[in-house]
This record gives sequence, structure tokens and C-alpha cells, in this order.
Amino acid sequence: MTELTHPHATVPTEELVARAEADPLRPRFHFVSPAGWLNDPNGVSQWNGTYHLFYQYNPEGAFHHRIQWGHATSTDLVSWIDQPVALEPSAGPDAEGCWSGVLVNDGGTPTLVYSGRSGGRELPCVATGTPDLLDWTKDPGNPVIGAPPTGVDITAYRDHCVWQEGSTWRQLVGSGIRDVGGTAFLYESSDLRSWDYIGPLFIGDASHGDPGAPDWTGTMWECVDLFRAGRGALGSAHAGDSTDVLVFSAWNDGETRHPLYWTGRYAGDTFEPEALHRLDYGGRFFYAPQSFRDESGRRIMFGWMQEGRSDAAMVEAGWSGVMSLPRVATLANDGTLEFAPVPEIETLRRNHVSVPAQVLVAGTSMDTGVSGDQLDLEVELQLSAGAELRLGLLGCVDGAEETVVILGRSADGSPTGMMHLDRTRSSLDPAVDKEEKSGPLPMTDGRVRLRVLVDRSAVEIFANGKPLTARVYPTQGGGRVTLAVAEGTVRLLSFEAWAMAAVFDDTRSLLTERK
Ligand code: DQQ
Repeated sequence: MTELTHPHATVPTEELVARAEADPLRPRFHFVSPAGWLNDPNGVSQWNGTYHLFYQYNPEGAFHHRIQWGHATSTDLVSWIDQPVALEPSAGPDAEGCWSGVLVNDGGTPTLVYSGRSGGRELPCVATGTPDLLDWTKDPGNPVIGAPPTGVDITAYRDHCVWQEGSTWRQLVGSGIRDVGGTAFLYESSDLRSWDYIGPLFIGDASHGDPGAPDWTGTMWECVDLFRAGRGALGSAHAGDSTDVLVFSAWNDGETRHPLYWTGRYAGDTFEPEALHRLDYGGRFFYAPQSFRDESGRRIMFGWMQEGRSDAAMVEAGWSGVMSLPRVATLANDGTLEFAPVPEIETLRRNHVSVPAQVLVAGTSMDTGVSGDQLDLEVELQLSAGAELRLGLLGCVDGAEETVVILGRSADGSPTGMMHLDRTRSSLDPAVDKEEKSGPLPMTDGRVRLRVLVDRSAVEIFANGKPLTARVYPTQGGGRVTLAVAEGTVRLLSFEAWAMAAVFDDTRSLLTERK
């Protein structure tokens, strides 16, 4: 019997995989860890054609403790091969955990920059990999930055964004200045080992706005990710149709709040913000995103779809945390980001069903005939001024449970409507998170392109490129898809649906052996 090393480790490790696989709420076409705990995506990249997804992993159980770097590879961003753990805590600066970080190409040497945790705090560490990225050696000089900047009272200090400008490396470390706001500290290096502190790239203002608001910038910025959207490389002169984007996850006193991004201009040693935006209307359900540019030039982002059930329920289930589908970020005409799942996901589509085009008037309520808990829906709609459409998912026949996507156009027909995810009836389990999620939806002339991916407890919605990601915990096993119009008239221009195949068929092992 495996020794249980943590007070939360109530499920013997031998049983974790079996428990996880038996859970009807565990997604089948999203990446999940073999069992145990998963949180942030790390080191997301494409290296000699192969995609690499590292992730914060605890194979001991479904709780956040002694975090390692799990690793999976893919040639298509759809199916994944489990690889041996890449980084594991060891005596020294990462004795308590190998926290989030990134992968960079140091003149052909794969190099990880991550947060080593020891003595209850995190410091930047480096590890280099073999050409196949499977074996990693920690740098003897770790931590490569010995302390946060002096003379600043910080709330926390961790997570990395690293890039190269000419022969110079630059690094951001996420942080927060007490009683001021979140920030990202900028450093510079010629070798990724010896770093000069430059200063804060940009400082947020936590006193601005309502701390309860979905765009409050928090007291610390986790997982900062700076990139150029549109043409050109970070640090180069701006082309007309590009903007720089600073993504961060707003954190406050241990609470993971939501991902946000600033658009603006990174030049010299500072970031001049233009506007703040919500990255995903599901808030904490798409947390700690990290992105990379793949070999075809796409900006691809993954996020951690954290759980909405209690710590005890996660431990009992034997698994926790879902990786979002990889999504492509592009720059929209209005200067914001738009997202869509990578088209490769469409290879999982099976059993195509179409719902006939039709006009739905107020009072309509229909069963589409589509049913399932692993679905991909692609819908084109035209809403009249004041119209409200309700798309029911995961519904059971008696209506006791249903998760409802609501799209609304304002009565004055303005170009900004609303999208909501009503989860209030998503589960009969009184203990799970059922808070409604919502955000503004740009719509010209009431047109909406809607994409909905349902994968058991994981739901990803993209409406005119705006994402809303969430978790739901139905207990009745319902899979009905319904349509209803509460107000106005909705033209259903097209409605295509597919069942989605699973990506892991064989039983996985908690720890993949080294060959
Ligand atoms: N999770 C990591 C941290 C990061 C946080 C630890 C965000 O590095 O700040 O697992 O979810």
C-alpha cells in the first residue's frame, strides 16, 4: 500500500486512476491529467513539429501540493501522449514545488524558466532539456534570481514570461505591490542565468473599480503573458494592424479571480496600456492562461478550467482540473482579441446532425433532437431587436437539470448585446458552484456565430469570438439540447451538431516511466 503522505491524500494512489476514469463528469476530449491534480498550463510550445503541453501536476491526489510538471506531447493538438514528469521538487530552491513557468529555445537548447517554491515563497529557476524535451537538468545556480526587488513591499512573486530581443533575453515575473496593485517586474539577461532588474513594466491600480467586479485587476498578477497580436515580433516597430497584449490572472489574497488583458504598446522598458479587457467571461474557469506562437504563426492559448466543486468532492473523485481546448487568438477589428478552438478539434466530430433553418418566434420552446454530453455545436443566428434566445444543454427530460446559454440583443438594436450562462439549474447537487456567468457580446445587425463545446463537466462557448468557459456538474445524466425564444424573433440560419470522440481510449498510468 502506498504511504499516504498528505492529510488530503485519502484515496490510495493505486485507486486514483480507476476512480478518475469511473467519474461520469470527467471530460473525454479535453486534456486531463491521468488522475490527481492538474492546474496551470506551462511551457506550451511547438518544438520540431511536436506540440508540448506541460502542466502543474500532483499525482499524489486531487489537491494542490508538492507540484510537479506533468508533460504530454501531441502532433495535432487533439490527441496527447503522456510523457514522464518533466520537473519534480528536489532538495534546494524547489523543494516544495515546481510552480508555473515557460519553455524557451536557448540557441537550440530547450530551457525551462519556472518558479521554484521553498520556505513558502517562490523564486525563478532554470532547467535544460534533452533534444526530445523528455529529460531535464536543473541549473546548479538555481535560483537564478535570489530575491524579489528590494525596497518594494510585494504581495507575491512568481510565474514567468521570457522572450528574446536580438541576443538579449527579457523576463517578466508576476507580482503585486502592497496597497498599490498587481504588476510585472522586468528583467534582462544575456544567458538566462544572470539577470539585471530593470523595474516594473507596468503597475495596476487595485483601488480602481469594485473588487467584486469581473474586471477588477487584483492585488497580484499571476501568469503574466506578453505577446504581439498581429504582425511583427515583440519589441519591434509596430505595424498598423498589431497591438501588444499583456495577459494576467488577477489574484487576491489566495483567491484566483479571473484572467484579464491589457492591449497597448510595449516599447523600451514599459508597457503603455490602451484598454483593459476580460479574457474569458467564465472568469476563474479559464485561469492562468499561457500562449505560444506555433510553427504556422498562430497564437495558441491554453487555460486551466478549475473545478466548481468542493475540495472534498475533488479528492473523492480522484482527479481535479481540466485543460481548455487549445484556442487561437486573433486581433479583431475593434482592437480586442477573438478566440476560436483550433480547427484540428473538428477531426473528433462524429454523427453529424442538422436542425433545419427556421424562424423562431417568442414563446417557441423546442427539443432539437440533438442529445449528448460530448458535443460540438455550430450555430448561426439572427436576433431581432430585443430578442432573447435560450440554448439548453445537458438537460434531462423532466427539466430538473439544464445548463442554459442565453443570447440577448438590446431593444434599441445597439451593436452590443449580452451572453449569459445560466448554471442555476445545471445541477441538483446543492454544493457545487452555480453562479451565473455573463459578458457583453458584440453583434452587428443581431448576427451571432455561436460555437459550443460540451464535454461532460466542461463547457466552452464562443459567441462572435468572445469566450465563456465554465464547469457544470449535472447529476441526472441528461444530454438534451433545447431551443427557446423568450422575446422577439430569432432566425435560425444554421444549426450543425456532432458527437465528439474521446481522445484517451486506453487506461493511463499516473506516472509514465522513462524509456
Ligand atoms: N498556480 C501556480 C502558480 C501560479 C498559480 C502554482 C496560478 O505558479 O501563480 O501551481 O494558478
